[in-house]
Amino acid sequence: MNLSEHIKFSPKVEQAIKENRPVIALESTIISHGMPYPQNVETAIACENIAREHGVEPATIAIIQGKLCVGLTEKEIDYLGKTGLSVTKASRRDLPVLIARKQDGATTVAATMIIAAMAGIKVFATGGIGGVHRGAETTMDISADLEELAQTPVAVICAGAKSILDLGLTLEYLETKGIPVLGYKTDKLPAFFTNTSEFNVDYRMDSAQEIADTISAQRSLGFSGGMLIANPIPEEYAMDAKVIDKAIADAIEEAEQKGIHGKDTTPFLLAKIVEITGGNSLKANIQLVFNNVRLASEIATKLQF
Ligand code: PSU
Ligand code: MN
Repeated sequence: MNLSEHIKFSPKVEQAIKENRPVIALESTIISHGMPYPQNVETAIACENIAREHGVEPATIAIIQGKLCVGLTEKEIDYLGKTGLSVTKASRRDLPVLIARKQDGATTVAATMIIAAMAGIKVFATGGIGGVHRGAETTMDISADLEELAQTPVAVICAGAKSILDLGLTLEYLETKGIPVLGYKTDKLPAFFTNTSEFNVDYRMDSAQEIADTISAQRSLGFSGGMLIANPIPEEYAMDAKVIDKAIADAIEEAEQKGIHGKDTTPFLLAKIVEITGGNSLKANIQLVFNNVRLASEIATKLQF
């Protein structure tokens, strides 16, 4: 089989691409493994609506019966949300197996970038990316998302990285791999639930146009990698740093005690943090994703095709 036989566009995304209208990618592990049901499905649908309000076609990406789907139906989104952790969390290594077995997979940032690039989509909004985990010097737990940013030409808009990760080491890794880290209206790397951290981004940019110009420049150089755009959670939705830091520390301790590792680590920590904060972290998470979809839509609109 060749590549085009593996990809399935939704009619709306196909039409938008044909008409040269802006399209942004959205991931699906955030639906199945990143949030509880039904908020996961409500958030995914709301994200699509926000993009459309900006005149941008959303392409939520997942693998359904072995097809790399670019654009999902509401039924498919609902299925991924309801099935939750029982859907395969699909990163780069999982794609060949899921295709061969004609199975379903919810795509991580890495896998979503791969499929977006195949579809010609340059901008992708998510919540948080995977990175270098705390303690990676012994566990070697470094997300495949970072390696993907190094090799796949898609700009990812996120709210920085959660402190379940080692933010300093994550930035070092991104620097080594030549991935620009841009802060939207900020000099500091936001820490997902909070809008700042002790770490600096590479460049502060105050307009979507400047970010779009930077993406265009990267593409015109023919570089293979992507870009990370860190968009701080709006102040009114940001969490208290002490509260969230304690929740994260407790979640990490429990994960260690239970021997959680590999691809289960991030979903376990995310769910634990929601539980410990009594759902407050989920509210913040939803709002920061909306905020990222808004910025991604503005950037996609301003990109020169
Ligand atoms: N971080 C979040 N929410 C998420 C994820 C990360 O705040 O939903 C998901 C994304 O799909 C990301 C994946 O690509 O987890 C990273 O998993 P791992 O750390 O196992 O690479
Ligand atoms: Mn990992």
